[in-house]
Amino acid sequence: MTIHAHLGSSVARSRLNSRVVGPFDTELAPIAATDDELRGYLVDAELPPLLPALAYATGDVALLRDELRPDRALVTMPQGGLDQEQQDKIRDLAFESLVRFRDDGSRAAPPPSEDLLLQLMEHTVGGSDMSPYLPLLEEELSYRGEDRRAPTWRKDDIAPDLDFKVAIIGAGMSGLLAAHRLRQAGVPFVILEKDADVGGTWLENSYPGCRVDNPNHNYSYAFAQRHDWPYHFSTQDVLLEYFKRCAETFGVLPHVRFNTEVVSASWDDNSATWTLQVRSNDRPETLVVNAVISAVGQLNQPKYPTDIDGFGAFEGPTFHSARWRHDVDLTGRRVAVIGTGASAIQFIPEIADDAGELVIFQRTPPWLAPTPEYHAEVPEGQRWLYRHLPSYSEFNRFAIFWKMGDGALAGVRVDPSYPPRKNAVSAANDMLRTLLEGYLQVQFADRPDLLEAVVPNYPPGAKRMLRDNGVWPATLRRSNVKLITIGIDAITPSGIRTTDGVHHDADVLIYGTGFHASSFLTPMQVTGRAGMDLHEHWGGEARAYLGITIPGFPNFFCLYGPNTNIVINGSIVYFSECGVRYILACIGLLLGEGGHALEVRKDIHDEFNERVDAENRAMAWGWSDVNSWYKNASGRVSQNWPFTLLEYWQQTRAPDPDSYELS
Ligand code: N01
Repeated sequence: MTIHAHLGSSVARSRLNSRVVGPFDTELAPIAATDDELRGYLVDAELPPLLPALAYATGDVALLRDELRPDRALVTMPQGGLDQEQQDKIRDLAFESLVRFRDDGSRAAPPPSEDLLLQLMEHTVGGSDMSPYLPLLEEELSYRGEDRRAPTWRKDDIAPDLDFKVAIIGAGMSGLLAAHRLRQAGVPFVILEKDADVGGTWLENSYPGCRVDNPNHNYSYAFAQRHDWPYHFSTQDVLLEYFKRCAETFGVLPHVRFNTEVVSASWDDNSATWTLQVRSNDRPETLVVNAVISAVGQLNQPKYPTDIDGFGAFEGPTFHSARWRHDVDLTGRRVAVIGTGASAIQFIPEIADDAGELVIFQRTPPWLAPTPEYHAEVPEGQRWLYRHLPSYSEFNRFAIFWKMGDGALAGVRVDPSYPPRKNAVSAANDMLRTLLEGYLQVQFADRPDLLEAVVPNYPPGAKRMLRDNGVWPATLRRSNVKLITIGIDAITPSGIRTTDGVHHDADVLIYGTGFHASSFLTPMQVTGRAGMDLHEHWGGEARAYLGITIPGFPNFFCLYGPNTNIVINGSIVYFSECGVRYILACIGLLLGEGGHALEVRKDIHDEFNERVDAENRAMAWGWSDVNSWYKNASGRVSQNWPFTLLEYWQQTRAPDPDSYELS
């Protein structure tokens, strides 16, 4: 059956070519491939989104066969858990459909009805009852080539005579996005960036092997998609280029003041302004603005293990993963590394070849998520599909969004009726643990000594799960690598002594010890109403409403603020897009009402935080007592968003004016 057959082909044609909305060329090309070439491309296809994309492109809903639907319970597995027979059938059907599509001139059908779109989405992830996701996904996927999160107002229209300027702190992924939106709304702004370039975390983390652990189709702005990502999980240099290109295309670079660090920000009630003390190229300066957007990130203050006895005593070169010393040649040297978190397990395999000896000090082993394609290039067939099959890229993005976000949440939620145990919080979580443990057993089948050291004794999801394609196990098995699980007693001038009295000599010491993630907005000093110091007010318990606004701190907005981090690998870019839209809407509300100061009500903020705390306690990362950067010193989960991604989107679409005091 062909849907939309009544609509003319000129509409369809314009849809095929209407997709150039971002800095990257995502224009679709007509299919000229031969039958053999098509079959070859389909070998590389990610299959769950394939038939829905074809049904979308051609209007042929008969492609959505029930027996070829992924099983919802298996959707996080490779190829959505589809078995070989299903995969072969999908490729055959897709081939026939692609041939027809090609022979028909690559003319895409008009956009489907909402009902059909829902059906396509549910088929992609084997889901049902997903109608609440429909508006989010229509927007997130920019189905009709639009940027649906752009502000719908301009300052010239709503407050032409008001002087209003915003300072954005940080030119990383979030700050650049905020600048782009303010520019679209015609609101004057300046970006204050402590570094000499844009990119934030992707500028500062240049350690060998640094790459994103969320697929790039998801880890990228919805409105600045690329069809030609070189890798599924891009390396740091690729991401830095991506954000630089975005900054150039957005036209925000002339508004960035580099080498300019904000030292303090103070609110003045009388003038309804923030006064910023900055250090610009080492010179102090004062700036006055009407609103501040903090886009400083959570993971940029390196945490050195100062609690270890003898910290600072080591006499050889020593540095943190986020401050990599590229001038230190590791060739043939004895290298000691403290930490086995996300950063360490990326750089250790890269330096193991060069180092003479490599001693790794592991306090807590990470769970490894088997990811065979982790270092692989995006295969040619998949790139071809992005380029030629309308909406394939978007359906694939949606599949990733689901399986690494809301679709995986149930597996890390505590089941109160489940008998308490140390390494699982529910039957589903236990099943996941068994799968992950099975992977380790295979990888270390002939090394029981290592197996014992690498199997975690906490539930999957209590700490960040790290990706592996076999490289980490292979590194640990090398003859020049030693994994030490005995606690560190002291750092000495010539190495590290463990609590069993053994001294491990080293020439170079590298800290893969993470960041001061709970110390939000440090080392800045922020002073709100009535001289209230933000860090004193928080007392180590950083909280904000939706991670964005704080009572007593009018016109001050945070991106990647408290409780906006995600554990099971949703994309933080998504959070920033939601947050920036909310902030722009707050500024629009303020300007539109002719107001000067907008402040969230304390009762709204407090009630929200109570819900967040309760829900975080019901998740593996809040329930488990394993140490992680998700918790602050008092044990409260100050980092993570415990609800669905959908809920963050719903709650940040626009501010409820009743939740705010406008003066
Ligand atoms: O830091 P971490 P990270 N003595 O805090 C150990 C993001 N990221 O830089 O687990 C001994 O995770 C500590 O031990 P333990 C990502 O969100 C993303 O690796 O606390 N050991 C742990 O092993 C990630 O989660 C990418 O017991 C000490 C390690 O050091 C976040 O950044 C890539 C110690 C610290 O691990 C942080 O990752 C890299 C001590 N005193 C990072 N102190 C992407 O791919 C700490 N440790 C996007």
